[in-house]
Amino acid sequence: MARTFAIIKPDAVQNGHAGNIIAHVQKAGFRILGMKLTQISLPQARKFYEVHAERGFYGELVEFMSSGPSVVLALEADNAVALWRETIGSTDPAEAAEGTIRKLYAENKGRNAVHGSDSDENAAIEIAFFFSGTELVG
Ligand code: IDP
Ligand code: MG
Repeated sequence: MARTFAIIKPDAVQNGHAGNIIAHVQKAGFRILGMKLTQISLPQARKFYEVHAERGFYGELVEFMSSGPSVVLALEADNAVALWRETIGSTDPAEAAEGTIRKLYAENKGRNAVHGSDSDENAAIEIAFFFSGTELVG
């Protein structure tokens, strides 16, 4: 079993899509190991998206990610990283496949409803960034 890390981003929480997105998580076959509602701070968002610091959209991205509550999730499944990326679809909802979460719920490439880790290594780092060991079920 592998793990991935997901965020239901502020646009999706604000638009009332959190419940539907959690239903997609479960329908895709993930076991939820940890889940909480949290407003990501600006420093946390800057750190979390550090890899994109030189990109033109970085300022907009970290402002957006700290603009309202998010739901953060630690998920478990076989091939969790790839399965979740497949479930959410392409970064830009205009390019996302039918039935994917971003196709259904994203507003645009920036306000795109959900996050998904891009590797097992980053999944572990991202889960540890938001959850202490005791906040995850066994
Ligand atoms: P990902 O979330 O699909 O892994 P990344 O390229 O890692 O996509 O980008 C991280 C996040 O930065 C995206 O989910 C999106 O919110 C934002 N982002 C990426 N590219 C753009 C862009 O061209 N304009 C605005 N925001 C962007
Ligand atoms: Mg990414």
